[in-house]
Amino acid sequence: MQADSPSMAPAADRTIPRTGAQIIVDALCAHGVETVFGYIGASVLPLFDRLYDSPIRFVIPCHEQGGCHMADAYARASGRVGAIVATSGPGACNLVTGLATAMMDSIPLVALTGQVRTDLIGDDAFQEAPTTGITRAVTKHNSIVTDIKDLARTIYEAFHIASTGRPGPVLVDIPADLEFQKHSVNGPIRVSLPGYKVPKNGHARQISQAAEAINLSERPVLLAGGGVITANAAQELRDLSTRANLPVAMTLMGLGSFDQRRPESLDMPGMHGAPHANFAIQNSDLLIAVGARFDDRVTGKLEAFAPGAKVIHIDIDPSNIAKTIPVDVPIVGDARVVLAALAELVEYRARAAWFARIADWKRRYALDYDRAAATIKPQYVIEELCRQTGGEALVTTGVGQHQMFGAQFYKFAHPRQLITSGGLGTMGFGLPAAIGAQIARPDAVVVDIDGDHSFNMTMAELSTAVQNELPIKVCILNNGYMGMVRQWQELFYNKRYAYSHLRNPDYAQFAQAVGAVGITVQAKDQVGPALARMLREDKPCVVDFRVEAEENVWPMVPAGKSLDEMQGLEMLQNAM
Ligand SMILES: Cc1ncc(C[n+]2csc(CCOP(=O)(O)OP(=O)(O)O)c2C)c(N)n1
Ligand SMILES: [Mg+2]
Repeated sequence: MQADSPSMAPAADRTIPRTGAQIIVDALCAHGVETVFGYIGASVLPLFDRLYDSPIRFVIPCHEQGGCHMADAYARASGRVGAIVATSGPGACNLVTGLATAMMDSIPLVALTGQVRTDLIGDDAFQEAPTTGITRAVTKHNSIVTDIKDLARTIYEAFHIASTGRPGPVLVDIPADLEFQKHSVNGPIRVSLPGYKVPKNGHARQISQAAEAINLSERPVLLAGGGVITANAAQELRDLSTRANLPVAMTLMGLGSFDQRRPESLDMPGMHGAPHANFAIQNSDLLIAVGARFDDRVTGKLEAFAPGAKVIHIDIDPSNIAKTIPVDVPIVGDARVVLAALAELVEYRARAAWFARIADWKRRYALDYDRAAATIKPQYVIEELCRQTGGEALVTTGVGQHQMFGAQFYKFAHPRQLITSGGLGTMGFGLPAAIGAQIARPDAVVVDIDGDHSFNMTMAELSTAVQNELPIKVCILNNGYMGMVRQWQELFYNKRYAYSHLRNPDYAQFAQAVGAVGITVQAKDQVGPALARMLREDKPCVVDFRVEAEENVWPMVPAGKSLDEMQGLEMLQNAM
């Protein structure tokens, strides 16, 4: 296969010998890279020296993990490839969590790591780590370049592989001596990867089978995953839903692909999903999953998942199809192309009885909480944030209860509006993700809905936000606990809160110490004013909300139970 390759540099320049470091910078520029995240060290000094002279904006995190999450969120917010550079040994090792996070959520990243000189590799040289070995399983592809002649092409391939098909992180390991060597690149740089095929259209017969099943269905559910957002297919999703009259559920990664304010929205299903989404899936006769991979947090007990449903699965990655649940109509292709083709073939059906049942579930089990409580309920903070931002903020999260409260109570309308670690569930993602997202979208109101302990993991990056003058907002739902762990301990370990409680720093003082704005909120009536002030600030701003310590996320499908075995439903009914 031959891919269109961006031209590397003005033709006249290509024949002039250039150093490896310059070749790397040229390759980044040729791919339109405007921002690179990363951290310096001996093995990448020549590269940094060239980057210093380039038009590329360079953002230095406090820790390479943070930098990798920044590049990842930059990619999620912009739809472009994120770029991260790290030095050999400890720098490269610090990328692992960031790469795994991006891998699990199919995010296009190119990571360039320095390596010790080629003559030292294998000698346990200073700052040598077997980077390709360490990162093999957490990258879509990785390689080490050992010949300067291969350098430019390898980076071009990395961009191609990262951004096509099911996207993912690609790492290129570059020994320091190659950065000094000189080489002239003659002729265009072509990406030719014969074994790498990118499906696109989907099989016409399978598409017509799927349309037929949709037309016959009485109780369909369209389930949109992160792949819809990656494929920029939100418009096509909506068209299909409108034309065939289909209700739409969204996985955590799919939130934003369909406007939750529309009546056809079923919101998020799964372990902490909306009861109406779970009941709809369990009672459906047809499930049309698009760019969703049937994660166990979505399906619950597999054998009891959507028992009466025929399943259509649209995915660009054939290895996702029938991986966990049997599929009746598989369609391997680009979500945007396949959804558009399907929309041409479907017919409108009213399905009044089905929509009436859905409306009844929505009424009976609306997500709710104790609104009369004197304490600050985390759900209240999110609802108020959603109200004050008009539902238009770009939200990032850590991992835990606050992430689920955010997914449940903020109503998302646009793709790329929620940036969260869905697959790996990486605590510490929220703050660096907010930084990367704000750089990608300078005009957006970027809010990190964080947990106290998630924030603790990468809080040093607040000074990166200050350094780069980014007006990110951080709402810490500070319950003093690793709340999600505490919830499991409460429910399944007889309230033995083993090691899930720690004494936290004073976050407002910390924020002020690094040059950000810090606010502490201890009373319910201060939630609104504090959020209003946070939204007015043009400096990074951290608000420490001292929320109810032992609030739980309801409903909950306990691990191993089926989607309709939700705990906490009676609480939702009582709240009415
Ligand atoms: C890096 C990492 N380590 C451990 C976990 C396991 N874990 C999941 S949620 C959670 C607690 C999160 O606490 P906090 O950030 O305060 O959020 P809360 O649940 O209280 O809202 C833990 C420890 C994880 N997801 N990520
Ligand atoms: Mg907490």
